[in-house]
Amino acid sequence: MRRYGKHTDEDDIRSRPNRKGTRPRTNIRPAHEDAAEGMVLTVDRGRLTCLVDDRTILAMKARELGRKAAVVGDRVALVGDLSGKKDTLARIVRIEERSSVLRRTADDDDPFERVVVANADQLAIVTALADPEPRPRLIDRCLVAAFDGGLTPLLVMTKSDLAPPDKLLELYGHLEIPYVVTSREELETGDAAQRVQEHLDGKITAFVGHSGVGKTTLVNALVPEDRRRTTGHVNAVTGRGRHTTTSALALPLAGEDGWVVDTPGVRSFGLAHIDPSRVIHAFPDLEPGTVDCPRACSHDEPDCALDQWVAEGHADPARLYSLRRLLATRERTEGD
Ligand SMILES: Nc1nc2c(ncn2[C@@H]2O[C@H](COP(=O)(O)OP(=O)(O)OP(=O)(O)O)[C@@H](O)[C@H]2O)c(=O)[nH]1
Ligand SMILES: [Mg+2]
Ligand SMILES: [Zn+2]
Repeated sequence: MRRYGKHTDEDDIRSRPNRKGTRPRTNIRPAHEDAAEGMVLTVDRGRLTCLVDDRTILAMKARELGRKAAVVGDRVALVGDLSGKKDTLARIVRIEERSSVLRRTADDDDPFERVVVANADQLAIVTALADPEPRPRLIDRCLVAAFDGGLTPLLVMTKSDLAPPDKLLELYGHLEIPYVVTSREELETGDAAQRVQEHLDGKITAFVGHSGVGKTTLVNALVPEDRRRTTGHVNAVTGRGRHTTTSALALPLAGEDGWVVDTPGVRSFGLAHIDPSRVIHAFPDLEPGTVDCPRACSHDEPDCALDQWVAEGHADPARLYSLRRLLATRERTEGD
């Protein structure tokens, strides 16, 4: 069953008991050889907007997919009416293997993890320098989720017209993460979009961050209006009259084949699912020092071999400090 990919086995309907009232289980499934390939652009109450060739098509999940949910960024196979005409609904019969997954839980005790975006190459962690205040804990958590999910991080610091970036740059400098600082004025002149764009070409970049930091403002500056119109931005008006994004939406960049994914603001980024051994991969300068670690070392415990290794001068102690800060972010509560 090669075409189902290895990521499907956790949800595979064949491994679950037959539910009452459904047909007897069978291994004979339609081949769907005529299925079209598409990409999920947005999901709204079980309706998925997919890009197939140059058309946006409304689709729903076929029953045979079981519990497995398609998310923004997923590559899917579709059958049925693929015309994209009004009142038509195609069916998604297959979700292709994902190259990356950005996951979060509502909080650290929440066993229910959701995939925010599939197949993104890069995670743009957007933080305002003021209004709302930067929250390093949230940034750290997004970084860990990026490293864990196989996404390259990019820091975007907005609203430099309201406060300088110095303190944050000090905190993140040792992580050697690329960053961009933008202001209201640079948004208006187009400089902000241009400088962010330099990091996006040819990639799928998901924008995440607290509500109100300016994700949608940036995405709108990056994506020409006619391209935004195809799917329509999903917005709601908050109590204070501000527009807030309510579902993730993938939009194509002009020129290169890059994509940006705008996402709703988050208050927290639960990391219940994180595996520390995947986080260390994001620190290639430290990774060789872990060969003498005890088995299943968290790299944040007394027997960890990294202390000795760094003391011998193999790597910058500030890097180890940064790694530990990220690993510890799982144990601490957010907001401090
Ligand atoms: N002063 C200043 N305001 C900005 C800047 N960028 C965005 N804003 C404002 O910040 C507010 C929030 O911007 P949005 O783009 O809606 O923020 P968001 O991150 O998409 O918020 P959610 O969708 O709720 O997650 C808007 O009023 C923007 O005009 C900036 O560089 N400087
Ligand atoms: Mg928004
Ligand atoms: Zn260790």
